Amino acid sequence: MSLEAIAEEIYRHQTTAEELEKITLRYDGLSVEDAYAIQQLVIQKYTLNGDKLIGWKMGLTSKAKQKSVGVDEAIYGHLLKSMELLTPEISLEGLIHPRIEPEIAFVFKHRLQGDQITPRDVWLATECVMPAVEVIDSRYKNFSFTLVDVVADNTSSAKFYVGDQAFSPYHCQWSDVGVVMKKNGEVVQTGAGAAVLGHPVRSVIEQVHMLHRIGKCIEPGMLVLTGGITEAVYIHDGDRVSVEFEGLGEMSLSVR
Ligand code: 0L1
Ligand code: MG
Repeated sequence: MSLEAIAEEIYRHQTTAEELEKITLRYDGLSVEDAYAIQQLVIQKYTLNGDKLIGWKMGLTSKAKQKSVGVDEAIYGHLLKSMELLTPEISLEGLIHPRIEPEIAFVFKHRLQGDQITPRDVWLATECVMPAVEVIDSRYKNFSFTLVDVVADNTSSAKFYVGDQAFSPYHCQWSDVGVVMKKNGEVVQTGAGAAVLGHPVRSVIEQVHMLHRIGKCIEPGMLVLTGGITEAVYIHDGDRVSVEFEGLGEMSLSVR
């Protein structure tokens, strides 16, 4: 089976919201590099159909998340224009078994590229930092996968929403920002920015270094989701999710 044929299959399941059997159960010998090549081929299908790459996302950036899915390294995916929610409402249409997680997003004003990036480089290239949430939705049955499966599936990316208020990169110590996520009024997750590789700036650095290996970079105007601050929580029709980012305000989303 060619990588192109696997990409075609994943694209079909992403766009029809039908569950998929893990590709690693059906195709032998796929490497992580193959998985990123499949991810790239899937994304090309979206962009050929008029979608646009608007940024990148890091996934599995916390030990807790790595442990919960049995994968022990951070991964990255593509963010497309069609994934961005313009209002704080999550429609379940087109999703299989979505989960939500709080994130810190960086928005860039300068290109960031290379394999020797420092925090200083990131701050100089950053326009603003914004609270965000990501809705992930693995296309695999039971939200179960290996590293190769999840990378090929664009790291479970589905939707994301970025808050109204942008903050200066120097507004606060981003690793200290506490987060409380509630579902239908009950606290379901708590965490702090430090869960993301010790500091979200580290996630941006890792993102740039990983992109450098494939000759890509963060372009001006792009957004990076740095990774879940807490475990992701399943959402269902009628749920109301609120996320309080300490000192930055609250985001409230409805599911329908
Ligand atoms: O954004 C993420 O951290 C998700 C990465 C993929 C693993 C998952 O689906 O939980
Ligand atoms: Mg995420």
